Amino acid sequence: MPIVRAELDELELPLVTPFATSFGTQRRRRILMVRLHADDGSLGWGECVAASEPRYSAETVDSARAVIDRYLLPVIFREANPTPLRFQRAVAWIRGHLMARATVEMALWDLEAQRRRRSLASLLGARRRRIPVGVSVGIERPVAALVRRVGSYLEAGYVRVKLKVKPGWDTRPVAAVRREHPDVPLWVDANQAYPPSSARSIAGWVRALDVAIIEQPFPARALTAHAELGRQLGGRVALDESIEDLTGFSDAVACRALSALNVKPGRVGGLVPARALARRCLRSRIPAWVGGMLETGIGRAFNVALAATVPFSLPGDISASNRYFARDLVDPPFELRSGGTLDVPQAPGLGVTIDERRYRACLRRTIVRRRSR
Ligand code: OSB
Ligand code: MG
Repeated sequence: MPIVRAELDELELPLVTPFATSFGTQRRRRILMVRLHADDGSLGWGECVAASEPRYSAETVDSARAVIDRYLLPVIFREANPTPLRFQRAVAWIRGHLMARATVEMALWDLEAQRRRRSLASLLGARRRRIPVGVSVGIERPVAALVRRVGSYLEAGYVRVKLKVKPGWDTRPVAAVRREHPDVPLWVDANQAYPPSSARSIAGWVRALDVAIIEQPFPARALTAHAELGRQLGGRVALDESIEDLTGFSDAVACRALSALNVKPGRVGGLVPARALARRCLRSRIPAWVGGMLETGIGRAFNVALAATVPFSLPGDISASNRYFARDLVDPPFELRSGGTLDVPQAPGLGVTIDERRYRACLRRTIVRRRSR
């Protein structure tokens, strides 16, 4: 099934509450969406996780759009029968731009699942029909407001909490949440904010406050620092930004820099590499979970399908639609079920229905490209 037309849409959605991390605050999401039209009339969706500014990583909405337009779409248009695997092979020469690559790859997964009349989850080999999920909680002052926010999420049913931390925002807020919720599985994520020299002090409060996982405390390349912290804590150190491919994963395992992995399809270039990493985690007995990047229901559907596959043993950073948006792009939205779970869509393809009116209301600009024949 050749792809005959592609749209690069840019959307804007306000977040229900600002999301602050060590690298900045997001109040709204600017989102690049790719829509691939096959010649049989079917349509595949891909959501890019790059943000407006290069804070989490180097990629942005604008860099991803340029790379997709200039390098990735031509590959797609050239193929008589593009599949996720063929696409990955055809773009293997491109350095970096993994979020851009993942966007197009995922749209091809959507098409592939539709063509086979199977849900994406089942195509990926999923076994679960619902997945346990946690919630990632941004920096929010004062501490009392953060504690209330966490309380409302726990009341809603999330099974674990991940607090964003940074130097100057760690012991006080984490201790306050721990005091209020003595038994909740508590993780923290620093998004690279600490200098490697702070391993000892971090180990102190992580132990004292019974923090189960500390994610990416040090800069992405600082594998040795993560290994040192892991040694002091007897594990508990998870990586996110540090790991972009299998080679990086192997090196990190070899130097004992990680004891758990946040797997984000966007960060690693798509579902093919994400699944490969997850399988390696399973073989290396490294617990893994599916991360998130404040996706809409469209990007979320890919994360949910991936999280339903066997290698993932930890609850994902995949919350219900209403944790992010007053109105999602999909209808029905993702809702939190009992036991802190989300249902895995079972319909063919992505398994979600796009709310066309809502989509149009959020749409800011479109670029259309056609296959030349
Ligand atoms: O580091 O995991 C992260 C959101 C944006 C950028 C980076 C991260 C996050 C999250 C949110 O933690 C997870 C979610 O989508 O709920
Ligand atoms: Mg993270």
